[in-house]
Amino acid sequence: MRFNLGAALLLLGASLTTAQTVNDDPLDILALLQEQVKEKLEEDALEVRGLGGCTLANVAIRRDWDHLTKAQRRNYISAVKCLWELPSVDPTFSAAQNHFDDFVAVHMNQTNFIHGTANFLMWHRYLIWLWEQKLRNQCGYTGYLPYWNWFKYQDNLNLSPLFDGSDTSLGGDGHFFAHNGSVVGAGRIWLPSGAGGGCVKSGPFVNKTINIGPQQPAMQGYLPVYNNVKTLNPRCQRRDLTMAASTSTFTAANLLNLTIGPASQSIGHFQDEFQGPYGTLRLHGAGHYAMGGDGSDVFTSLNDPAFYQHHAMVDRMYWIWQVLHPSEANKVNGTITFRNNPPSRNGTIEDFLDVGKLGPAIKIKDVLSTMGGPLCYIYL
Ligand SMILES: *[C@@H]1O[C@H](CO)[C@@H](O)[C@H](O)[C@H]1NC(C)=O
Ligand SMILES: *[C@@H]1O[C@H](CO)[C@@H](O)[C@H](O)[C@H]1NC(C)=O
Ligand SMILES: *[C@@H]1O[C@H](CO)[C@@H](O)[C@H](O)[C@H]1NC(C)=O
Ligand SMILES: *[C@@H]1O[C@H](CO)[C@@H](O)[C@H](O)[C@H]1NC(C)=O
Ligand SMILES: *[C@@H]1O[C@H](CO)[C@@H](O)[C@H](O)[C@H]1NC(C)=O
Ligand SMILES: *[C@@H]1O[C@H](CO)[C@@H](O)[C@H](O)[C@H]1NC(C)=O
Ligand SMILES: [Cu+2]
Repeated sequence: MRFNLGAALLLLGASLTTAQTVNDDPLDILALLQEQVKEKLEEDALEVRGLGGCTLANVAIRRDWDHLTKAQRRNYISAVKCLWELPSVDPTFSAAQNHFDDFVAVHMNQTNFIHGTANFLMWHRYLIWLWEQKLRNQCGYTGYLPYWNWFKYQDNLNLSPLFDGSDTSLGGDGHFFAHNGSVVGAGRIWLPSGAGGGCVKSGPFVNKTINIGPQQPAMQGYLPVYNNVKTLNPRCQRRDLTMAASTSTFTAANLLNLTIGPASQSIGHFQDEFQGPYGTLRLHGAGHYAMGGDGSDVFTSLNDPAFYQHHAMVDRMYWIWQVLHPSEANKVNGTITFRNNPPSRNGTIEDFLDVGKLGPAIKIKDVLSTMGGPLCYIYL
């Protein structure tokens, strides 16, 4: 089975149905894609050398959370806790009480200009890289940003080392909170409730306070507060691990479509399919809605610390796609407003990625390669 699928994958652009009939375990497919990417990177080793001398010999490697040792997970967790202790760097966002909140605030303020836009993938790539750098440079983290492999444990996220509620997870499910599921996909899709919805019950962040939002949570019964980065709303972080989101969407068909199927043919198709055509649920959204609670809020999902592992996986998919589709890898597609509403100009690779006071505004073209410009990392 693996052999046949491997052959199918070699024919990049092979029809989706051909590949699908060979094997429908998305974890196997992902492993084969990763293998292909590794081979390509080795073949292209000379060309991928970045400005800063980034090579396959010195590149940082971002790993699956599950593959970190417990000591490495504790190191990551204590660094995240450290961000909560650092002061906010931007008084404009007066609701931000600490540096953890600064990330939430910057994202909230930019939401309509970084989703459904030309810069979606690059803006989030840059933001999570800055997060990784802060953890390393200011909070004693010695590893690199771990990602959440969506395709594992999707039937029961409670068993996942990321969400099992242990002291080496990013917290478990929320306390039970009676609610009527979540409404997603522009109001067209209803996801039934999980077993949580209230404050996260266990794990290292139980007593941490979040301060900003919610602004537009998908979870019903979780009422938004005023949409303003100046509105202080101290509270616990909420979660509702929602398997209806993960199992419906983290499928072989969606993975194949994005990486080698019809949706992989251009950056436009890729990013639009990734975020979901209007009224649909696709991989990017499914991670958010599988977290539920605060993680389900397009404006303030960064209140769930697992946001960064979710977006590392988004970035990993983008990276896999870029390596496999070099002729499209350096392009952007789309405008500078959310689904072009209100209508705006087309984005370009010369556009700046504005992250407020979290870091310098740099150009899209500087983050198109994870081994060029300031970036130097790959995924394993
Ligand atoms: C739950 O929400 C869905 C979607 O908004 C709605 O169709 C349904 O009637 C609601 N059910 C209850 C019991 O309120
Ligand atoms: C949360 O705070 C309570 C009360 O101070 C304490 O008993 C508990 O151990 C704390 N939990 C964590 C995970 O820090
Ligand atoms: C695959 O992606 C294409 C292009 O974005 C889209 O039209 C099609 O509906 C997708 N197929 C599936 C099975 O989701
Ligand atoms: C974006 O991609 C779509 C196809 O997905 C294409 O029709 C459109 O012309 C592209 N726009 C730009 C600005 O490249
Ligand atoms: C954006 O690009 C599309 C596709 O190339 C083009 O049709 C459209 O005119 C462009 N929009 C603007 C405002 O330049
Ligand atoms: C908030 O976003 C707007 C629009 O992108 C931007 O002009 C402004 O500088 C941002 N505010 C801060 C404090 O970053
Ligand atoms: Cu976002």
